[in-house]
Amino acid sequence: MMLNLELYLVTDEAACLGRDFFWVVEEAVKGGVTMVQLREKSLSTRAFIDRAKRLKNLLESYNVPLIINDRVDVALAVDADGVHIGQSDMPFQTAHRLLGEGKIIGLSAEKQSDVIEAEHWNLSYLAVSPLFATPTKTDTEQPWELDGLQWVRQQSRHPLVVIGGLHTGNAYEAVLNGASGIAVVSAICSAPSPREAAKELKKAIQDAILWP
Ligand code: TZP
Ligand code: MG
Repeated sequence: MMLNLELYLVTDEAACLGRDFFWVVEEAVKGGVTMVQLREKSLSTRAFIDRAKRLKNLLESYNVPLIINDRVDVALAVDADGVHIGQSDMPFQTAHRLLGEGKIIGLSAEKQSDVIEAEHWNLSYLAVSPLFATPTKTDTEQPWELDGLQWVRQQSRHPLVVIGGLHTGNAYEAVLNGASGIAVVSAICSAPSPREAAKELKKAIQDAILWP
C-alpha cells in the first residue's frame, strides 16, 4: 500500500461530541483523510481489538491504512497496516522484529535527542509532536513551533508528520516548513461536519504541496 501522509486522522471518541465513532471516521475518510490512527488509552484489550477489527473492515473498503497507537499486540491481532509508537512505548527494533517487513512504523519525536536517535531507524515517518500547544493533549513536552519544525527538517531523513493544534488556518504553513502531512484529532473529530473539515484541510495541504 502506497503511504500517503497528507491528512492523518488520529481518533479520540471523546472528541466526537457524542456522535457515532464509526460515522465520524467514515465521513472523514469521504472528505479525504489518507491515514487513520486508532488511539485508545482506556479501552480493555478485548474492546480495543473489537474496535480495531471493525475499523479495519471500514477502512479497507476505502483503501486507507489503519495504524494502531502504542499497541503492537493489537496491530498484530487484527493485521493492521502499522503502528505508531511514542518514546515510552516498545522500542523501534522490537516493534519492527515483531511486525516483520512491510508494516508502517511511525514514531513521535518530542525533543531534539529523539530526532537524532530516530536517524538509526527505518521509520515510515517521524511525528513532530506537539507542533503547537493543544487542549487535546496537555501532558506534552514544549511545542516545537515552526522554527523547531525547520530544525527537524534539516536533521532528519524521514518524512515528517506534524501533530498538535493543527487546523485549516495553519496546515499550509506547516507543510511549507517541511511537513509531508498533518495529523489531527479535534479539527476533524469535533468539527460540525467531519467530511467538510477533512476536505478543507486537504485543500490547504495540497495548496502548500503545489506551492508556488
Ligand atoms: N499527540 C501530540 S498532540 C496530540 C497527540 C495525540 C493531540 C492532537 O490533538 P489536536 O486536537 O489535533 O490538537
Ligand atoms: Mg504512545
